[in-house]
Amino acid sequence: MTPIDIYPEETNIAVWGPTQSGKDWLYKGFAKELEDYYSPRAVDFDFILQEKHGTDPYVPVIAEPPKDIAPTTFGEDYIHSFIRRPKPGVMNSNYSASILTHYINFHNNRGADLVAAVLDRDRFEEAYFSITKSQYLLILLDPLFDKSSKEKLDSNEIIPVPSDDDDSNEYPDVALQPGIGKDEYFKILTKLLQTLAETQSASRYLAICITKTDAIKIKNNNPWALLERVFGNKISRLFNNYRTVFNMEMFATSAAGYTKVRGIHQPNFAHGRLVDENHWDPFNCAAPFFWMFQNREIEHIKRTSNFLNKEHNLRKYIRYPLPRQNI
Ligand SMILES: Nc1nc2c(ncn2[C@@H]2O[C@H](COP(=O)(O)OP(=O)(O)OP(=O)(O)O)[C@@H](O)[C@H]2O)c(=O)[nH]1
Ligand SMILES: [Mg+2]
Repeated sequence: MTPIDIYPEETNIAVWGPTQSGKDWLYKGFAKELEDYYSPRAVDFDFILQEKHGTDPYVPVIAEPPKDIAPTTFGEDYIHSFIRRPKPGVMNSNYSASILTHYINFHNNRGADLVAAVLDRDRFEEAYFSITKSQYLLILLDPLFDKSSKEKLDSNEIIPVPSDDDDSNEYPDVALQPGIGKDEYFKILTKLLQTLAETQSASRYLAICITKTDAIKIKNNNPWALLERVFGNKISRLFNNYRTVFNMEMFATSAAGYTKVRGIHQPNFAHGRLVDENHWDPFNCAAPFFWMFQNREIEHIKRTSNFLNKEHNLRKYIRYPLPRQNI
């Protein structure tokens, strides 16, 4: 059966996050979680992510474990399609409103450019446009800001070393720094949210993702409460103030995920890499994408229904899975 092509136009999804905040890992985690967690467990649907190169047809994304991923050096677009399709044999009329293909243009960029673009839009125009022109934006917050650079080096994490031929001395310090502090986050996020509000054309969707949650001791099933605990109430209030301006949701994610050691869940991450690649189970990396797709689909139903059938169509709509709860 062919999914309904109701969105021939691309969904522009951009990601914003400081240097080394986990942008590449999160996107890889999204593909893996669809393939290994959601598709086998979901009773009704398969979730399929496909990629396209040039004029070739779409092919399924192979969810490779993140290994030796170099810091991103330039802006890149991933042309993908995402399909939610009923599993064979479970078709009935209720599913038709919920079968969809989304064509995605996912804009990834170097953290340094994304931070610098907030401070100086003219010099970092490309990154500026990718974040302001995308109706859907993931904003990544790295909770490991209090880890000293020494600890990071000891744990073998890859620190981006500017090469001789780049123009890194034009970047403000905060842009190149992995693990920026709370105060710097507050300043940058204030500017980012202001900029997004000023350049808003259609309603914007912001998925705020606290990344690397495997590495923090605090556990909380409410990501808004987690934000306040980890980033403090200034940042939490800042986001709360914008809840009436944007469609906004908070997610606690871990691209590394957890693995069981002698029956106990442990972070599947040490010394800059996955501990057990064979049991790589990213946690809630799909959730922000599900939230975006669901909102887009509900908006579509509202737009295309009339006064008489709107309620009925919305009732028939089958929602995406909710975020997973803490380990
Ligand atoms: N503990 C833990 N560490 C993570 C996780 N995701 C990423 N990391 C670490 O963070 C590093 C940076 O991740 P990337 O995804 O490359 O970060 P980025 O935001 O794309 O960085 P730039 O391209 O430099 O802007 C990785 O090399 C890992 O060491 C996670 O879920 N848990
Ligand atoms: Mg990157």
